[in-house]
Amino acid sequence: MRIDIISVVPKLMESFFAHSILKRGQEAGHVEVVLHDLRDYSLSKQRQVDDYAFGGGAGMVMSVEPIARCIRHLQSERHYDEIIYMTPDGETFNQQTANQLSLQGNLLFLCGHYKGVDQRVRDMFITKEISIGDYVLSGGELAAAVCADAIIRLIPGVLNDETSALTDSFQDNLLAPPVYTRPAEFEGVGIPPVLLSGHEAKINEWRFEQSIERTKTRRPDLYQKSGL
Ligand code: 6GU
Repeated sequence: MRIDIISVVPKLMESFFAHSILKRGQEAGHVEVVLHDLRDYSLSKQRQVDDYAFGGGAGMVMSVEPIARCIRHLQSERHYDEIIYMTPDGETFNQQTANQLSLQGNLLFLCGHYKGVDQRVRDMFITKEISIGDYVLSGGELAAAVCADAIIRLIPGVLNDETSALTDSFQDNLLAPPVYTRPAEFEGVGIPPVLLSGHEAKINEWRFEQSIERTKTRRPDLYQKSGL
């Protein structure tokens, strides 16, 4: 998979994609993430990419020309399965969306800033609009990084067996069970004895029960969806 991200502050995301699982996923050739500075596609000497809103009002609007030039330049090099605009008025991102997008070939993310992009960008180029929740960020960069992270770790081969995505919270609308590691006793506090039993079926049963209990109490909405 290839993920391109267009932003006015690409540096914000640079170190994020250069670390941990995202770094390994790229080094192993499973995914390539490329950041693009929208200002490189500005036609003005001052590299301007925004302008006043028609009709007045506070806040700048991201102009259609630099974005169109940038997207068309990228499209001339490869096909994109989705062109995604990160915006608080998009559809809320969840694990299901992450699963779907992880099966795609190439994704292009456009990060909104200021008062957002000229509506013609959305009408002419965007195939999907995503929000990461009901709060407003100062830009779409963190949101794009969140989505890319959730997507990349689902690409086959990116995670090894130990970090398998199959047992994640949300994968089946259930929260993950409690986990423990050594020591088996810390300051007099032990761990559930079943985890030391070596009895795999019993352990799986315990984990499943714990998942159900956690989901019931913490996320009754998810529990409903799980159909259990
Ligand atoms: Cl995608 N962008 C911004 N600016 N704020 C957000 C968001 C996106 N999702 C939630 N809040």
